[in-house]
Amino acid sequence: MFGKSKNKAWKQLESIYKHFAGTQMKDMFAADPKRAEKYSEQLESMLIDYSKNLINSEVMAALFNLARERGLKEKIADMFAGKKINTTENRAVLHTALRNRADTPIYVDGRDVMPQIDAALDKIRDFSEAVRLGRFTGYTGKKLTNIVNIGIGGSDLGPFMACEALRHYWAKDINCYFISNIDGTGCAEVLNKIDPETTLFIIASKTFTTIETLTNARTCRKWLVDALGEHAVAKHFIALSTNKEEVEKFGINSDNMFAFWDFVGGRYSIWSSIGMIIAIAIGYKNFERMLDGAYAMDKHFTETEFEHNIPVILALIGVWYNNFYGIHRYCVIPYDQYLRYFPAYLQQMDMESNGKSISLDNKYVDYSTGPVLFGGAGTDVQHSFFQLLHQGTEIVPTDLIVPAISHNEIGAHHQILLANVLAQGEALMHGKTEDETIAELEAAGKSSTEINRLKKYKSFSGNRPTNTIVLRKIDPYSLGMLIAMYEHKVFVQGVIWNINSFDQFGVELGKKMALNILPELQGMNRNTQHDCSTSALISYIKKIRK
Ligand code: G6Q
Repeated sequence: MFGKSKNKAWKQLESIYKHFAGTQMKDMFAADPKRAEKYSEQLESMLIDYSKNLINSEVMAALFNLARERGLKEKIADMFAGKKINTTENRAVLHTALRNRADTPIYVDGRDVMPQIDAALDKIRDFSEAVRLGRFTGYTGKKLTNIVNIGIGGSDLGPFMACEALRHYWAKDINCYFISNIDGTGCAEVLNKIDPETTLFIIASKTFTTIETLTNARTCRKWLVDALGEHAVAKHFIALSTNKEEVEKFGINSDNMFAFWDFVGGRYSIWSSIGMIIAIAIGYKNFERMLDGAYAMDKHFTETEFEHNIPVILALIGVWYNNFYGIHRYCVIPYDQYLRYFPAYLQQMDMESNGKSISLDNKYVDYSTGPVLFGGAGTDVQHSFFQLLHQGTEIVPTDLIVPAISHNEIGAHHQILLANVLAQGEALMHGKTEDETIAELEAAGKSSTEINRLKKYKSFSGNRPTNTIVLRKIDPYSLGMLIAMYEHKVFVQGVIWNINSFDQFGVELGKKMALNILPELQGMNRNTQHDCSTSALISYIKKIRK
């Protein structure tokens, strides 16, 4: 039984918060020149500087105690060992097995799952190479150079984000496209750009029942059949799924089906055959490097004591803000154009995993769980929502992610970008006092009336937390590490909050209700009861569409 009131470390943190709350980061920096060293961790070439947080050794020690009290070590071991920790769906959670680069067995229901994972990886390798080398061609013998992933949610966001992040590694003659939304615009815009003879459609759907994906897949199938005939389907469609029966019903034979398993959650499936488009775009060897990077993070996570364990530290600091400071927001800013979709990917990973209110003991929680996550690419977002981060009434803990070396070192671009990310962390932490503002305005020759009028507007409270994550370069290996770091961070927070991070029943209700409304929009008179707002909206839209 877990409730905040029952937990010793939780109480200890509440009492620390009472005397710690007003502490200023810049005072802690001034008092300890070694603060950055003390609160940084490095894993290979990845550096995590978490010193610009509202923490000290007392806070961190209590947070580590909380993790111990919550049995985190055992819970980590349970996940990696294939225990059915997804209790509401009675499933193991083994995305880590997909990148298990050690030759060790992992058992689910007494059966080693590694042979089937290895066989699936071999199949991805063979197929992706055959496409890249032009050995697997389209129906008319032409090389398949337009690769279209049709999927949504976990079957889209991961491959989409990773393909964009690793665009530098794409084969020169290959183009990747993504269709996810049920909005026909997604399909139309992609189909307008491509040639059926050179297009491979990948239908990515774990369940193969998702209405968006199947509707998009049928539209693309019709487009292809209209151009090349029914026989062409086998050469232009493959499926990534756990549902063989539905895949076959769609008309794709099992040779063109790439399996994965129910122990891989959608938002954690990038490492499985859902990563097919990544392997085709960047080559299987590079795809394997991504798995290697994730595995390096897995080893770090499972083998490192909490005090130096990157995902554990990041997770606990998040808990500190969420549950003790009462800050329920969190921002991720990659300073890299290739990583611009990373926040959207993380948003699903974090909010779908930890956006829960029922504990593992089947009770409403009496504390906050997952925060609202948003973000975008720096420096772009500095010119949009950063105003609120600097001077708004909301404190938003922020992760700043940046590669030390860019794939496109043109002139001073990357140095300017680096200067910006560092300046943002410093400015958010340090702020600018009214005295500093006055001195600046005086130096600029402003009158005392003008200075009095402007000094408050131009001052910054500072004391706003950031983590700075420096990678050497955005490559498959470092991307694998980065994704796995956040996966484990989310997992640790789920453990602290005593929730199941691996189901997602919250997405069901709206989907079901859409199925009720659809026939009404299509003109069938069904007597479904709605609230008066929904009924009026249905009538209005029907009237306009007439
Ligand atoms: C992720 C979710 C969800 C899922 C999509 C697509 O963890 O389960 O985003 O990935 O709903 O589902 P299918 O892959 O089954 O089409």
